[in-house]
Amino acid sequence: MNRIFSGMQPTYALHLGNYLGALRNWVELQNQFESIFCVVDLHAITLPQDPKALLNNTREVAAAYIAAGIDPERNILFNQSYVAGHSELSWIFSCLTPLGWLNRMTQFKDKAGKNRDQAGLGLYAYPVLMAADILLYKATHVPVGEDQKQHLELARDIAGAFNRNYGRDVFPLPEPQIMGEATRVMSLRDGTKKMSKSDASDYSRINLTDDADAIAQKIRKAKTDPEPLPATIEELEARPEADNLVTIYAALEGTSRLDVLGRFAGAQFSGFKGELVDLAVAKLGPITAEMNRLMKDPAEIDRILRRGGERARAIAESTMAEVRDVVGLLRP
Ligand code: AQP
Repeated sequence: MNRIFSGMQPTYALHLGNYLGALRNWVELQNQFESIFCVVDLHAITLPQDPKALLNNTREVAAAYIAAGIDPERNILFNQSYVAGHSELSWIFSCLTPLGWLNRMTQFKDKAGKNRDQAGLGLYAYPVLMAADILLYKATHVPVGEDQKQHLELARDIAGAFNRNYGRDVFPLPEPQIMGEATRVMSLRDGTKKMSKSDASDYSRINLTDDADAIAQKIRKAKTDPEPLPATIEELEARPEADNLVTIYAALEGTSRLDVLGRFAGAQFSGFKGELVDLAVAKLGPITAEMNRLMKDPAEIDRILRRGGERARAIAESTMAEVRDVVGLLRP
């Protein structure tokens, strides 16, 4: 049986990269797979955080999923900390994961920065928890943006290590699903850096909570070069900021970069940006409006998450019973 698991951290608001790189693909995939979508709140405490903001962001991310088109009845939508199995399985996997595997993770190096000795163990072990998230549900497919590819490979290695160590085929090796034109949306201020929730500049990203004016301002101020739009992909790829805006346009429209260049080659960026603003507002505006409507009733969002949490827990408990038997832990 094919099953999808994927999640987003409730740190700050979701942005266009989260939407185009992952969330929009989930909406499509929910029709093909049994799907579990998680708000990964335990991952959000790996860096300093504000408890009130975390709770609000958890609801906001759930609202974004639903507003983007995830059906919480047909799929399981819940927050990670509701199901204790994530932490339990993570510990069991930690005992089998060589430090050398974790030392290779580039996201830890980026996030820990120069002061690595002061970084928390949770930040270091983040990819092990992510492997547990996926494998607790024996998910076969994981739709993510390109930045998560390395973590997914580690999840496959951990699944293989567990199966080999205990001589039992307990876990599938999950496949990353990196889909669409915009697998890596870049910062609007620097075309060589990923668009990211934690970037200090709000002008680097379009948030799903931004209104039409904010979207327009951010796109108009987006860094570009003085040349008009090129005609070929080769020329485009030599200009990271231009490539990023064309990629965003193509992904929002559901076409390809070549299609976009076919229409805009030779045009100045000022004109192109105006068209991009109209497109972005038309595509994102309804999602933002629906998120705002849902956020007016936080108790209803909590009810949806709890219902999803109960369904997730039932699957997780069956996996954990099997894991306990295989590892030799007395069942509760
Ligand atoms: N820039 C991006 N382009 C395409 N996909 C992206 N994703 C994130 N940024 C981009 C995808 O969104 C999903 C959820 O990501 P996450 O919330 O788990 O955290 P992240 O990847 O660490 O996202 P951020 O925005 O960069 O957060 P911070 O700044 O807190 O680290 C994943 O599928 C991811 O691939």
